[in-house]
Amino acid sequence: MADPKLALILGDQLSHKLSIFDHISKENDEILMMEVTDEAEYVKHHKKKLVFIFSAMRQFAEELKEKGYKVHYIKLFTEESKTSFTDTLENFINSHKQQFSKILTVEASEYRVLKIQESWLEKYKVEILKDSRFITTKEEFTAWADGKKSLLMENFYREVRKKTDILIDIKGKPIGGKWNYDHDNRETLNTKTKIEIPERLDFPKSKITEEVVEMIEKHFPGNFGDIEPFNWAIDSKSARAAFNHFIEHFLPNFGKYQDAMLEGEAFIYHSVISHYLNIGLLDPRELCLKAESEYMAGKVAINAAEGFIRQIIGWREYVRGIYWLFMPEYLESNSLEAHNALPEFYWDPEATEMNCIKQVVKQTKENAYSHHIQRLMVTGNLALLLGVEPKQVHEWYLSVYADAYEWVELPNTLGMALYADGGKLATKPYAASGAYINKMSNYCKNCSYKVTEKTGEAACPFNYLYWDFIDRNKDELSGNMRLRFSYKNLENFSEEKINEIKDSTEKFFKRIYKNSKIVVKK
Ligand code: FAD
Ligand code: DLZ
Ligand code: SF4
Repeated sequence: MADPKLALILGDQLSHKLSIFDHISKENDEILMMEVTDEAEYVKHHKKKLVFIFSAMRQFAEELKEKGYKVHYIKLFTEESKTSFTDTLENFINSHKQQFSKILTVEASEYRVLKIQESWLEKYKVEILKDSRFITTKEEFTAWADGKKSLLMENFYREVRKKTDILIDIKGKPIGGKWNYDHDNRETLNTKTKIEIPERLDFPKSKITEEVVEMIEKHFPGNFGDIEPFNWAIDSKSARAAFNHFIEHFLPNFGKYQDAMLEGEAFIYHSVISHYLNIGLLDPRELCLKAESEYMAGKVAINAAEGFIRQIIGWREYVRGIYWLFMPEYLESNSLEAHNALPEFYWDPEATEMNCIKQVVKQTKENAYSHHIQRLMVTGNLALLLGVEPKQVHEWYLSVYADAYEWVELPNTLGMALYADGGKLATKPYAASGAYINKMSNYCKNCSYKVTEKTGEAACPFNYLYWDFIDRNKDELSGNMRLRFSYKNLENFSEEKINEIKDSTEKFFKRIYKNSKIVVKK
C-alpha cells in the first residue's frame, strides 16, 4: 500500500461534505484534528464559544471514527498539543511511525490561518484544497468587483440569486416581482404587541460537552461570558433539527420582526444558526433551498423567505468576498481616525446606565449571541459615535460572539458598524440617535436617560453623541449624499445648540472614561 495521506481538519471545517473527503480513503489515509492554545487564545473568546467549538470538534472526530476513518485527535493541554498548529503538526509528523505521502488541508476561512497553511508548503508536500462550502468563490467575487466604483451588496445578491436559481421564475425574473422585500421587514415589537414568541429547541449536554466545560472552567476562568445554560447542538444532525424548528415556528415572522428589539427576548424570530453554519454543521445551500421550498409550499410569505435567503446568499457571501478582496490591509482601516478606548461597560452590563447597552451586553454575556440590529445599532452605533478605535471594537466582537470568525466579523464591524473602511461596504455610516433605538425597541422605557431630551445630563447620550459625531467628522462625511439632511440640519443649529452638544459630549466622555486617555477629534 502507498504511504498514507494526512488530512488536516480545522475547527471550523466540521462538515461531512468538506472537499477533503473527496481526496482521502478510510482504508489508506489518516485524519488529524488539533486543539491548540494559539487558537484558543488569539482573542479572549467567550467561554460558551470555547465550549461550543471544542465540543463540536470532539463530536465530529467521534463521528468520523464511527464512519471508519483513522482519526488522530489532539486535545488541548496534552503533551501533543504544542501551542501552534505548525508546532503541533511538526511534532505529530516526527513522532508518527509511518511517513505521509502528502498533507491535505482545506484553505482556512481566515487570512491569518491561511498564511500559516501556506508556510507549510516550504517544509512539506502540502495540497491546500478549495473550500466548497460557500456558494460563491473568492475568484467570482473578485471578478464581480473588478472595475466597479461601488460594491453594493444588493447588486452582488442579484447575481447570486441568478446563479443559484433561488426564488427565480422560469423567465429569469425574481419570484414575486421584486428582488428585495426589506421594506416589509421593519415592524417593531413591544410589550403591547400580542404575540407569543415560540420556545427554542434545547439540547442536553453530552458527556463530551461535560468534559469540555470542566476544561474551560479550569483553564479559562477569566474569560468573559456564562457557560450555563449550555443547550446548543454540537453535531450536524441536531443543528439541522434546530434549523427545522426555526423554519416551522419562526420563519413566518422572521422578515417582519427582523429589526425589532425587545427587553428580555434575546432571539425574537431570528434563526440563531450562525454559530452552526460558520463551523460547518449546517450547509448554506440546504438552508436556502429549504426556505425557498417553504415559500413554494405556501407556508411562508415571500418577504420572510426572501429576507432569510438574502442574509445567507447575499450578506454572508458578500462579506466574505469583501474580506478576501481587501485583506490584509483591511484590518488596519481607520478612515474616521477613531482612537478612543472601548468603554469598560462593554464587558460589564452593570457598569452602565444606558439600558439598551446594558440589555445587549447582558444577553451577549449570557448567550454569546445578540442579533444583527443589536450588534449594529446598539453596541456598534455607540462605538462609532464615541470614536472607538476599530481594532478594539473588532477584538470585542471577535471575542464575545459564538459565531465570530474574522472573515465574517471584520467586514461587519469595520465596514458596516464603524465605516472604518471609508465606504467599501456601506454607503454611509449607520449612525443613529436615540430615536431609532426607541422606535425599534422598548429599551428606552426602562432607561435612566430620557430619549426625548437632546442635551444635558438626563438626555439620552445617543442624541448629543450623534450630532457631535456628524460635526467632528464633517471633513470626511459632509460630501456623502446620504447624509445631506443631517449636514443641512447641522448648518441650521445655533451656536448655543452646538455648544450644548459639545458640552454634553465632553461630560459624558469624562464620565465613561474617568481617568483613561481620551482623544476627542476636533
Ligand atoms: P439571522 O438574523 O437569523 O440571519 C440568518 C443568517 O444570515 C445568519 O445566521 C448569518 O449566517 C447570515 N447573516 C445575516 N446577516 C449577516 C451579515 N451581516 N453578515 C454575514 N452573515 C449574515 N455574523 C457572523 O456570522 N459572525 C460574526 O462574527 C458577526 N459579527 C458581526 C458584527 C457586527 C458588528 C455586525 C453588525 C454583524 C455581525 N454579524 C456576524 C452578522 C449578524 O449579526 C449575525 O450573522 C447574526 O446576528 C446571527 O444571528 P442569526 O443566526 O440569528 O441570524
Ligand atoms: C476558534 C477555534 C478555537 C478556539 N480553537 C481551535 C483549535 O484549537 N483548533 C482548531 O483547529 N481550530 C480552532 N478554532 C477554529 C480556528 O480558529 C479556525 O479553524 C480558524 O479560524 C480558521 O481560519
Ligand atoms: Fe438607549 Fe438612549 Fe433609549 Fe436609554 S434612552 S435605552 S441610552 S437609546
